[in-house]
Amino acid sequence: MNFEIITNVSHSNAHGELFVFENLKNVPFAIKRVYCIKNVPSTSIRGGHAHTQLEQLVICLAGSCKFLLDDGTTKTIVELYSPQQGLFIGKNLWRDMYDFSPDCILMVLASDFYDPEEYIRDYPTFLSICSA
Ligand code: T46
Repeated sequence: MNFEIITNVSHSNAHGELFVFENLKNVPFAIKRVYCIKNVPSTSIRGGHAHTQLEQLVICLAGSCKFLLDDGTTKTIVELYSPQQGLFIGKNLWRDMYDFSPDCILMVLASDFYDPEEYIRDYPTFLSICSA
């Protein structure tokens, strides 16, 4: 499945924690956009889509949440709970995000600018793309 947990981003010591994400180094694409998600009600489910071209790296700066990733054949649940790791989500992966803790803050690094036309929000269409 086209996802990866990026680790070894932490440079922490007695004076605090520092996390590094660098273009084309531990981030496997050139970053064009950064956005954040917070204040998500615990009962909310976000996502519900896939991207044909966009690649993203999700970092959970505070709190926790879960990602259900689906490549049309296999489903995997990834829990994010620390900025010590990033979740790389490649192309053609359906994602649902849920179980947000009240303090959850996600930072997302994206490989391209926002384009609502590039989203696949219809699950049967997603499955037909996967099987093509
Ligand atoms: C993804 C997951 C992890 C913008 O205007 N610009 C942006 O760059 C983004 C990301 C969103 N928006 C607007 C579009 C909607 O009116 O913000 C609103 C909420 O977006 P959306 O419902 O797509 O949010 P999520 O949390 O379901 O999905 C987001 C990203 O859109 C998506 O690419 O993979 O986070």
